[in-house]
Amino acid sequence: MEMVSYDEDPEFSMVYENFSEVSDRKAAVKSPSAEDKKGTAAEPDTGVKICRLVAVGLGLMCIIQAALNISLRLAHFSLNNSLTEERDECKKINLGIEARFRNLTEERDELYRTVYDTTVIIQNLTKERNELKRMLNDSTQQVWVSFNGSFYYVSSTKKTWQDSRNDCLQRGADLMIINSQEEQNFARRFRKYMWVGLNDKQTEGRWEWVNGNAMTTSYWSEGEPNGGRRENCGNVKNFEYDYSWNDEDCSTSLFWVCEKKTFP
Ligand code: 2F8
Ligand code: CA
Repeated sequence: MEMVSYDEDPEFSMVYENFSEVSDRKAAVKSPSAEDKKGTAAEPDTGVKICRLVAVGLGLMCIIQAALNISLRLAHFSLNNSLTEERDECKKINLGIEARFRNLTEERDELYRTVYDTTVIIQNLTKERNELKRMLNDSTQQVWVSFNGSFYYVSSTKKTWQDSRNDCLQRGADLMIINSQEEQNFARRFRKYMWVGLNDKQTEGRWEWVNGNAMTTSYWSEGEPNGGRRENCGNVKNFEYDYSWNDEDCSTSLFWVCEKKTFP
């Protein structure tokens, strides 16, 4: 470059100087001198920069890790609290269920007792009803038949000789006393194996009627009486025959026939 001196004009001189500085800097960039090279070694080089970047990155990662840890711990704490609350709520519900279960068990046991009591009551009432039915049946079937100045009633159930007699007495009558062939034939017409008012309970072999009279005329079946001390009560057994009487154990349950005098 041609060097022109403008020393006479200070304005131009300044331009020149400035231009000269620019030119010098360009020259310094284009070809660094040895001193320049020394100055560059004091600046951080690329490796250092990378190291710094890595350090900053690691720092950031540590911060992120710490933040994650804290948030995880907070989440864990919150979840733990929530689970504890749920557990306590479940415990309360369970206590309620247990109490309800106890109540239901007691109610069930009480119902069992009631059912048992009711069953017993029903059984007793059923027995009473059957007894009443039987009594009603007896009373409606109380047909008294008139014959030769007496009324006769034949039972539809069976009793021992003594219970049979008691039944007749309750009806204002007594077991039948057979005094004649006609009355014997009349008794046979009931066609029932039944107690009559005859016994030898007091003295073996001495047969008497329930009115205390000794038996004078008898209608024993063939071979009877044969029971000795075991058979002390008399009945009409073989009603198909004229001679139909039998002696038998007084505790045997048989039908019976009551007699009530029309005009006692
Ligand atoms: O009728 C004959 C005979 O029949 C039974 O004995 C097998 C009677 N005894 C009883 O029923 C318990 C007898 O009294 C009776 O003589
Ligand atoms: Ca006999």
